[in-house]
Amino acid sequence: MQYLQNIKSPKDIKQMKVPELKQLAQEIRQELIQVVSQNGGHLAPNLGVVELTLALHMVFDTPDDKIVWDVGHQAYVHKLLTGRYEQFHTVRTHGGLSGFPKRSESEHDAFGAGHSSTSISAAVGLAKARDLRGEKSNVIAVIGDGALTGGMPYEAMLNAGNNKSNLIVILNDNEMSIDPNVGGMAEYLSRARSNPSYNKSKEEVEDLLKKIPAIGDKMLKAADKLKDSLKYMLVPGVLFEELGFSYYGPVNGHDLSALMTVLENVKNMNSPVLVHVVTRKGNGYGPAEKNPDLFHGVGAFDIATGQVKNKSAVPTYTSVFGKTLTALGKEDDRIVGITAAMGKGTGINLFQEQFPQRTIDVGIAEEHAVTMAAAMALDGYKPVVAIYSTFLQRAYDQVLHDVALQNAPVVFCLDRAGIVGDDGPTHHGLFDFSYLRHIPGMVCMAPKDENELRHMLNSALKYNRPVSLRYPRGAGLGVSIEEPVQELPLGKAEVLKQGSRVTLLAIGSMVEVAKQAAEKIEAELGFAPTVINARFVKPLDEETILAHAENSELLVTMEEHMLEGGFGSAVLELLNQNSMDSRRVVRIGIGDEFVPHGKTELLKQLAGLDADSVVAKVKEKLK
Ligand SMILES: Cc1ncc(C[n+]2csc(CCOP(=O)(O)OP(=O)(O)O)c2C)c(N)n1
Repeated sequence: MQYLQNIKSPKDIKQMKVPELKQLAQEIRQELIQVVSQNGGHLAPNLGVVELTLALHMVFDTPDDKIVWDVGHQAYVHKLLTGRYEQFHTVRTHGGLSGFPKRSESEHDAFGAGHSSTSISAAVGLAKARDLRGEKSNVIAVIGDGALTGGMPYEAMLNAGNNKSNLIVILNDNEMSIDPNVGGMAEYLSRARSNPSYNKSKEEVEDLLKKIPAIGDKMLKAADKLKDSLKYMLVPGVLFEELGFSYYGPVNGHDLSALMTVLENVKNMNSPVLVHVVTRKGNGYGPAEKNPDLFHGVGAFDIATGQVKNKSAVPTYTSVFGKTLTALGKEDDRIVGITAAMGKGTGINLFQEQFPQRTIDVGIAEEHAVTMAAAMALDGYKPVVAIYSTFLQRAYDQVLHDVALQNAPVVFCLDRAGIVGDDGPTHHGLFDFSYLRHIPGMVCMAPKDENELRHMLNSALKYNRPVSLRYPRGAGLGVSIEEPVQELPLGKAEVLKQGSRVTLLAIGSMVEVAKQAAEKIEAELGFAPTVINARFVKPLDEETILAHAENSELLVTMEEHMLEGGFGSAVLELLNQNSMDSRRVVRIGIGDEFVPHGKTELLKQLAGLDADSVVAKVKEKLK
């Protein structure tokens, strides 16, 4: 490394010439590949923005100018250029750098992210604050074509268009979301990219059109119409122009000189502009160029071959979900699979292979996915909406107002529920019981293992009401799969082991921990506690829970979820409604703070969700 290690702040690149910057770009790619091959992370998105990030830091001066990264998974290069090279090897490890922009990490991180499509809104906010203070600086949002399938960017553009102050949107168009991008905007951008006249600005085209001679009044009107339609054909980004943004591009996102020229042109402009930059996801590393979806967010891999390491032989919850849905789809052609840009991530892709007509990828548009599902359900279909727990957060009102209020039988499959590990607080799925269980009519359940997930999915489709079903990230427990798939009685818990003195009442992933804790308690304390798989947070199995509360010295609720508003809270409410003493209840779950990033096992241990911590808690309380 000749240059990278000496860059302590963006100032250190300002004097560099293009050939040196090109060398630096190579070093950055080397570092990205090296570190992500060890730690895992978002490799392909970052390889695609090396030149773009260099050009941004050449032309703009952070932290006075603000760069807002959408999703933020592509901010590694920005981290390397803003004084974090020496810590970069710690990215995504516990106590190390975050995989996303974080205000507490650097003054150059203007706004945190992790969820998609927020950057233009945040940039508008920063620009408004700047204007109110009467300051001058540049605010730049960098947003991908995938993120532009969400609704928020349009809300923000409609709000900001035609403003008379500086706002720069960089559209990083690589034709990919995680999977190939979908929808009308993707098609529109593709036309803009392929337009041969792309260097003409709207003004140039209008000048050109003015030269078309007009003959007579009627002809004049016709000519005006013709001009309008010609304008649409000649200006690639006219849609953005109509929203009040000046459009520049498309620009080759790997041509440093071209990028710097266009950024210099738009710098300090006192009106909203959009620069359309065309990049290649994975650029500069063969395996990532070939498989940009695999290398979007990848685990540790072998650099020479691009082979991912440590793949578990046990099937993931995701794949069991996808296979089960496909099998159920064969029996019932009313079943529809819906994903918000996470076909592979959720396993909906397996259903899609069999039933392309009955699969809908809406793009990163969770709100739309949910309302659309509500309507399909009310019109006789059985929509299964597979969305990560963390991403359903933004569709809360749609779940309440469009699904539940109309009692639409939509099944929500919440993958990545619980602690997800290295992606950290933006991605942990720790809130779904709280944001769903207070909604009237909603069923909330969680399986103890991948076999029970199948039964729950089958049951959910039969309950004929809104149902949410949550399961963890990664491999299942490796249990055997029972055939045929069963229907579980609604709101019935499963008593796994009848014991004495203490009842471990667990939901989802914590059932396995309860079993381990029970063995340890028996070995260490000489009595066998009762172990119950709650299955349902709503409706609760009131009878079973009240009976065990009555007969136990301690009732320990266990959930991989926030304590506030979660499963244990539901149990406390139940006891209270029945005038029972709640002092015997011990709740195990996550306390009132955001869980950081790190290895899942470690984070669980730190949060007291492992068997040893449970045993310690029981011992302490029994005293
Ligand atoms: C609300 C929300 N839904 C889903 C995701 C998962 N996700 C992360 S990045 C991504 C694709 C983003 O594509 P794009 O904006 O084009 O960026 P690229 O990775 O192609 O650079 C998706 C779907 C998310 N982060 N937030």
